[in-house]
Amino acid sequence: MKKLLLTGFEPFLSFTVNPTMRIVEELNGQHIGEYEIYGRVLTVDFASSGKELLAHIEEIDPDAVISLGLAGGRYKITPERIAINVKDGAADNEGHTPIDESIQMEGEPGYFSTLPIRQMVNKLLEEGLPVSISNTAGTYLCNNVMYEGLHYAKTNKPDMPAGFIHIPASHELAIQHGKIPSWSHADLKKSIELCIEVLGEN
Ligand code: PCA
Repeated sequence: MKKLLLTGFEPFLSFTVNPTMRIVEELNGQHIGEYEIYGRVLTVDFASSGKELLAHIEEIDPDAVISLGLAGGRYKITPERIAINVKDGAADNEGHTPIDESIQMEGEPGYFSTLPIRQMVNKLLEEGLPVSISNTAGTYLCNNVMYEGLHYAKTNKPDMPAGFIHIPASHELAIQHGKIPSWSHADLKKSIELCIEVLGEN
């Protein structure tokens, strides 16, 4: 059986719940398609989240990596197309606010996702779940982790598909937050399970 590292994030900024955490915790240890899932939660910290991801890759030696993040305000599942070599944004959970910084001094300007994002979109649409490819993962922690995973793969493990999927708020978060659209946890989780199935088929 192949190994899939599935990461989520802790809560951050005004988002008191991160729906990726529950998905990752519930799928940890499950078998989906040809993958055994290794679920791990990352901190929202520019100084450590990339290192945490790489430590999990080195420890688990996965065949593929999917990282998940909350995009509060988006109303669809959005597999990301590209990560860029930029750190810039609001304060992380440790109060860091990088401005126009590179993630990797020697890295490429950007890396395309190596996940089958078009097939993922097609599958979710077939199942009646709103989804589209996103052309920007932003410049906050999600982009940071996506970039670090793809940079590592390019440098050390070119056969390991890696990439990132942003998800909308769960109803639980939307009730606490008050101003963002939301999905049920069941539909969010099902969408990620379907994406993992598609990865196994491609
Ligand atoms: N979403 C943020 C960081 C953590 C998360 O779940 C982002 O989109 O960058």
